[in-house]
This record gives sequence, C-alpha cells and structure tokens, in this order.
Amino acid sequence: METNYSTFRKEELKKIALITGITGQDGAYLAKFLLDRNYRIVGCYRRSSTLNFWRLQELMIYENNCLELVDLDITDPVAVSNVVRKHKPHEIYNLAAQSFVTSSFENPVLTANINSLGPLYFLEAIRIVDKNIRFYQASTSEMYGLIQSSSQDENTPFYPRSPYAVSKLYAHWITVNYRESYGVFAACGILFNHESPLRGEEFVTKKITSAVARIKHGIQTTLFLGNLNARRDWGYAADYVEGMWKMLQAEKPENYVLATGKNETIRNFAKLAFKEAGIEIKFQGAKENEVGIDTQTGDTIIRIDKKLYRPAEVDVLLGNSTKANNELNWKARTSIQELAKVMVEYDLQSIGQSIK
Ligand code: NAP
Ligand code: F7E
Repeated sequence: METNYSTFRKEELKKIALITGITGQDGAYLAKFLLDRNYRIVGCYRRSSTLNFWRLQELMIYENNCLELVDLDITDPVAVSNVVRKHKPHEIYNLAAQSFVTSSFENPVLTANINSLGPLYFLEAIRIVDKNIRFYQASTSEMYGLIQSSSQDENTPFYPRSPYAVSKLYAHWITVNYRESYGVFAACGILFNHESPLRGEEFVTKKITSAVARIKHGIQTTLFLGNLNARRDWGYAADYVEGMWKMLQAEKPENYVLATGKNETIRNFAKLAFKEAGIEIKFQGAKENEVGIDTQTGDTIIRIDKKLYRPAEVDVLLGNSTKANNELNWKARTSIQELAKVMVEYDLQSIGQSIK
C-alpha cells in the first residue's frame, strides 16, 4: 500500500532524522519521541509481503504527516547512499538489525550482512555525501558476552558469544573508526536489554507476559522456556530512546552505556509477571526438570524446553551508566516491577480483545 504523505520540502524543515528499523520496537518509540520534539522523520522500512506498521499505529503516529515512510533494505549500499543523498538528514539513527540472538546462530551470514555491513554503508554515505550528518549506532550489551568484570561500562573489554554479538562488534568498531578517521559525529549507544508492550514476541519478557495473558484468559496452558538462570539488566524502551537522542545532541560523539544498574533472572521476571495477573508461581525441581507451579490450582504452567537453550549463553549482564548520567543527564526511570506491570496489562487487554 502506498502512503500518501508528500515528500518533505527542504525549506519547510526544522530537523530531519532518518531512522532505520522504524517498524521495530525502538524505531517506533524513537519516532514518537522525535515527532513530539518537532522533528520530521524519514522512517526506513524493508518491504515485505504483509504490512508491518502496527507499532506505529499503536503509538498513533502512522498517519502523522511529519513521518515519511521510505522503502530501504540496509543491505543495499546503493539504496543506502541514494536515501542519504536524497533526504540529507541532520541525524541518522541506525536501529535496523537482525536483532534476535537465537536466529543469529541459524542465519550467521544474513546477520553479518545486515548488522555489520549495513552501518558501514551508512558511514560511507555520510563520509561522501555530508560529514555533518550525525550518526547513532545501536550497539549492545551482548558484546560483553562472557563478562570480564562484574558490572560493565564503556571501558569493559568485550567477549561476544553469538554471531549477533560478533556482528554488532564490527559495527561498533567501524563506527568508532569513522569517528576517529574522518571526524564523523558517530556515537555508539551500548544499550542493555530494554523492553515494552511493543517488544517482539520472540524475546523472553514479551513471550512471558503474553503467555501470562493467554493463560489468564484460558487459551494457553503451558509456557515453555529455556535457561531460567540467565540474568539481564532490563529497562523500558521509551526511556532508552531518549538516551539515543541525547547522544546526538552532545558536544562530541562518544560511546555510552544505557542500563538500569540492576538485574534479575528469567525465573524472577516470570514470577513477577504472573503475579501482576494475580497468579503466584512456585518453582521446584532442577535443570531441565524444573517446573513452575500455580500455587492456587497446583497446575504446572511453566516447563523447560531444552531446544530453547543457546549454543553459547550470556549468563549475566549488569550495566553501569554513570557516564550517561554524568554527561547526558540520562537515567533509567522505570523499575522492572513497573515494566512487568505495563507489559502484562497491555497483553491482558489486547489478547482479551482479540478473543472476544
Ligand atoms: P527489533 O524490534 O527487532 O527491530 C529491528 C528492526 O530492523 C525492524 O524494523 C526490522 O524490520 C529492521 N530490519 C531488519 N533487517 C533489516 C534490513 N535488512 N533492512 C532494513 N531494516 C531491517 O529491534 P529493537 O529491539 O527495536 O532494537 C533496535 C536496535 O537496537 C537493533 O539494532 C538491536 O540490535 C539493538 N539493540 C536492542 C536492544 C534491546 O534490548 N531491544 C538492546 C541493545 C541493542 P522488520 O520489521 O521488517 O523485521
Ligand atoms: O533472551 C533466556 C535466553 O531473547 C534473554 C535483544 O534485544 O537484548 C536482546 O537479546 C535471556 C537469554 O534477549 C527463553 O537464553 C530463557 O539468556 O529476550 P532474549 P537477549 O538474547 O538478551 C540484547 C541486549 C540485544 O541486543 C538483542 O538484540 O533469556 N531465555 N528462555 C529465553 N530467551 C528467549 N528468547 N526465549 C525463551 O524461551
């Protein structure tokens, strides 16, 4: 379907931000954040056989006439260069990625093409077209992988544990390299896990909260999970997109960690999420025989599926965002309890509506 938004005229502009990955969780929240600050957005999506703008619709920005949707697969260097040349944005936020760690083990070459080469094509386009364009690269806490210190900041050495993390490490360093070699204003946000009601269903928090809602509504009986012992530092996506923007408003481009400074196991996130729907879970057993039991009914509602274990796991992550706090005045504002609550409430309502 064609969108009927007219192409922006240069003289009308305040600031133009080009966002890749506009159909993803962060792309949608960032677009909303920037539209609220009077930006015009060039939102890049890749064409698929079915429309994929539900997050923009959920945030009620799909029909905003300051949002222009542009068809761009970031693995096409010619198309990347053309889009940069045509729209001459002031800021580029490269959020597009094959972002699911599990899938990166199945599709390592695709993951590298999108996650490593995509940002390189943008950096080259900026170098050639206009070095004043500011660039944000979505780096990740997954780069710390097998952690080299108990909490991780901008100086902690990396030890990636998946093709996803390795692909992101290339993108991270090539971004630093274009900053140092050519003076491009290129910032890397090393973001720890951040979630929301608009999170993709394959990620563990959303998988859990949507299962909570389905179990509560009586349309699912069992939730199968993998490694319950992994610990993540989980924040709220809407807080984190503000940090991305702040990085591009800073005096100079740098790397910044965004995190809450607290972490939790998958097991405890599941307990929290079920509790939000009034279901108390008790875990018993060990390893793949561990189960989660509804203390009221005695039903086993969580089981382990070994197929969900990863070839190499990131056991624990805990971020230290002191630098972002001091230099950008950025802080994670949402607790894990608030996050679980907002996600469960959203899923209870939307799944409830869908089965009416
Ligand atoms: P997401 O929901 O999976 O969104 C990824 C986006 O990238 C989607 O819009 C996707 O389009 C798009 N995309 C994938 N391949 C593409 C290609 N070849 N060309 C153009 N677009 C493509 O991810 P997210 O959670 O919003 O994360 C945003 C970025 O931050 C990603 O780079 C991710 O790796 C990184 N990151 C995320 C987290 C986190 O916890 N969320 C933490 C650290 C870093 P489709 O809709 O068509 O698939
Ligand atoms: O897994 C464990 C799993 O897929 C978290 C991406 O946004 O954040 C995300 O990557 C943990 C892992 O996120 C299931 O083994 C247990 O230890 O929700 P996840 P992730 O791998 O941390 C980083 C920062 C990114 O950059 C990525 O783009 O949960 N786990 N059972 C499970 N995970 C999933 N997905 N499904 C399970 O059933």
